[in-house]
Amino acid sequence: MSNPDHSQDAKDRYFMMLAIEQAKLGLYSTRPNPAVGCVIVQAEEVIGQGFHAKAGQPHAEVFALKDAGTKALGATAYVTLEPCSHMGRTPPCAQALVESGVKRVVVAGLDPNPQVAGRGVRLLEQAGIDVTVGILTAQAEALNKGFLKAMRMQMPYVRLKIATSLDGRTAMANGQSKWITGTAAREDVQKLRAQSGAIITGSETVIIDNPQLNVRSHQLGIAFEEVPRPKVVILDRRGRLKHDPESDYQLCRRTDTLYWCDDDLTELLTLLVSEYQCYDVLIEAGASVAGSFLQQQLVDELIVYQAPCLLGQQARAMVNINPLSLAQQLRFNIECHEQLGSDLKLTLLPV
Ligand code: AOF
Ligand code: ZN
Repeated sequence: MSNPDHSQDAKDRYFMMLAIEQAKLGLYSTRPNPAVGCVIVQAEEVIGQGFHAKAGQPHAEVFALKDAGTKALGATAYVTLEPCSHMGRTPPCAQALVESGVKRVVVAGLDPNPQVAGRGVRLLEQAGIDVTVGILTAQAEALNKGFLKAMRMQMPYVRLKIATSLDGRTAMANGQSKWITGTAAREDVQKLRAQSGAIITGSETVIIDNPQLNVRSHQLGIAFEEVPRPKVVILDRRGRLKHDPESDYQLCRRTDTLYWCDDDLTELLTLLVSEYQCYDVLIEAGASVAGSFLQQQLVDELIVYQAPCLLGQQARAMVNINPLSLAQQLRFNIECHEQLGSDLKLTLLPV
């Protein structure tokens, strides 16, 4: 009887896991491109590996094939996303794989980019390469939620981040909020920002907190210092803020801040995808902005950092929503819970 640990499937999952580890190295630097990793395996040994680091630079497969050199002949390539078939900023990876002489390609999932969408796999198969699709798909797709959602639905993946006390308060009545959560939680927020193409905040938050919403990449412990700067959007229906190089507000001094005066948040999200290639959007704002996105069902993921303290009923509540009955409550499933320093991090998905 064969040992299931030695089945082809288990080996495929093992090497795909290594390819996913490669992909993670580009997590904060590839935007708007997806994070993709590749390993080349010959006789159960990794002979080449690579990842996509930056839009405009070669893709994961190209680095892995270069690493493998002539040893790629007859090898198996594991890629976390279907190899591209189009002439983009770089030539098609499917073609590079064909030319390298690999005999098998294992892909975690198809690339929904309309320029690829199955053509990469077809190109490989037409060249006589044995292709397997669907190994560790969910794990690989978890790295590129924004890219995948935007390609499939022309809408970004929206994360709402809230830091609260045990009693769900985000600031004292006078706005004082520095700091409710500890350093570990705040460093984790840096990762959320670094993954985001855009950060949405509200004019009220800008006026009260004067945030910078910057990414301190040195805190991320990543291979590439150069994290593309997320676009900042200020929701400002009352038109209270505008660009001014001398402004007291740090975000208003930036020339690339977008001021959104409209009510239609769906239109804003669509625009962020179509006009700015912002596929992962992070909301860091106060209770009314958070409430609007939640009530309009525009939030894909709610991330709550909860500090073990009580701030009392005068303090600010975390979201302005007004369900009229228990039946109208907004409900979530807990996707993940972990302790960061002395705080709790909850990742929640709307039911
Ligand atoms: C791959 N391997 O490592 C990545 C892929 O503008 P370009 O030429 O960089 O192409 C970007 C598109 O290529 C991107 O939207 C996605 O469809 C695919 N990304 N493909 O074969 C990779 N990062
Ligand atoms: Zn490619």
